[in-house]
Amino acid sequence: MSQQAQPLDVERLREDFPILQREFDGTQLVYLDNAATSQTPEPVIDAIGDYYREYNANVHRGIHQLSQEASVAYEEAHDRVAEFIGADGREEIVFTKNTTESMNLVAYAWGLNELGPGDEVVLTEMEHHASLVTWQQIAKRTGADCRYIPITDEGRLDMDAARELITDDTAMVSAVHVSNTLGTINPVGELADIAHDHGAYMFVDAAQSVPNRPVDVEALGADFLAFSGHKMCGPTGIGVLYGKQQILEEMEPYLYGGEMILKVTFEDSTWNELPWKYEAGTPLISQGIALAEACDYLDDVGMENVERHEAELAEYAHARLTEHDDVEVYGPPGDDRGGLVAFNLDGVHAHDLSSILNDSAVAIRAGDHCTQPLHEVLGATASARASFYLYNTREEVDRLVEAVDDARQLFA
Ligand code: 7TS
Repeated sequence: MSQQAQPLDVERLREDFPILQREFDGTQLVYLDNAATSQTPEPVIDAIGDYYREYNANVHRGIHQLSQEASVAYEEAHDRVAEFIGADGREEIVFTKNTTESMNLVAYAWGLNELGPGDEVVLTEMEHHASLVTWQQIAKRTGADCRYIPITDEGRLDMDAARELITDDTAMVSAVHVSNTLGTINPVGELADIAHDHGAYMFVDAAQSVPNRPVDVEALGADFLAFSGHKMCGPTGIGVLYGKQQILEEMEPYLYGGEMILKVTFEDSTWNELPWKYEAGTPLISQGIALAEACDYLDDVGMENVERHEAELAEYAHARLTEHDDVEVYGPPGDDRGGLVAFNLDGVHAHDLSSILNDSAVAIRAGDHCTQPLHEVLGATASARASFYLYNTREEVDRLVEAVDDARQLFA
């Protein structure tokens, strides 16, 4: 964690998020479901409104003024996102619908063409379904195999096993950076080094890291990296695929149609330059522009500060929840995790717990968090999960803990 991290002025920041003022039956909302989706600050909401009020037009096709304004803003949004994650430029930033689509893009455009019998895709036991199901199904179609790096009892990756599993047969290593269930921060840079030693590509699922900590694609050694706008103060309907320029140049397109072509005849077509080669049809214009605004917002707050704030809340929540030994918290110790805590209360199903918390206006997620195989490893069918963001407070963690106490008493 960076030495320069500053405490956040959370009360000030909360004013930017109108939804946080909502009350249910006179009780103020405590929103702790940020790993599912984050709330949206006024400047991002305004960016969407301004676009539709002032310069809504299709991009890259009109000579008229509105289309030119929209095109410039849309293109510059790619530059802004590139800067946010330390990419070389807009050529390496493809706008997609979400993390899931970014993964499918690579799995279809690269995997279907490049994988075959004898090839292996190495994943981790803590992958989100977005990556696990995608690679599993592409492997089935190509005759490749998926291998899974196991987790230790503490919920970390077993790196000795990783070094054995990644071999010259490995074509792709795809790992989640921060687990959305365990909160584990995985050594993806180390995995990338091992992958590269064996001539494999490294795909980083950064859905839970780019919103919550400084991420630099070059420092991580990622060949591909994916994340979603809606988890980082941006709108829904926008995701990002980062890809190294040379690899994106070599890969086949994923979707065909308008926008992504250079020249078309009845016989054949050639492809537009990067990143437009991967953005077929009318793209995510307002969403992309608003995502760039979200990057500005987060950089103003400071990603080191966001990281530290979340880590403190997670440590506090971990400590308070485990004051009672009928609570099992999954994942590594409280001071070494991303900003979320998944847990179970003895004898209470996570869905019931979540419903009781909802009665106190505390919003958490309950279920398998799209990590069913991981829950099987954990020996649980479901868990409750509180996930924090820059606008959450220790008092809100206290509200969570009080509501868990209510559930404990109700089911005692
Ligand atoms: N990867 C990880 C690690 C995630 O946490 C999620 C979403 C995704 C991929 C998929 O992102 P999407 O934007 O394409 O849906 N995770 C969660 C979650 O934990 N609760 O709701 C969504």
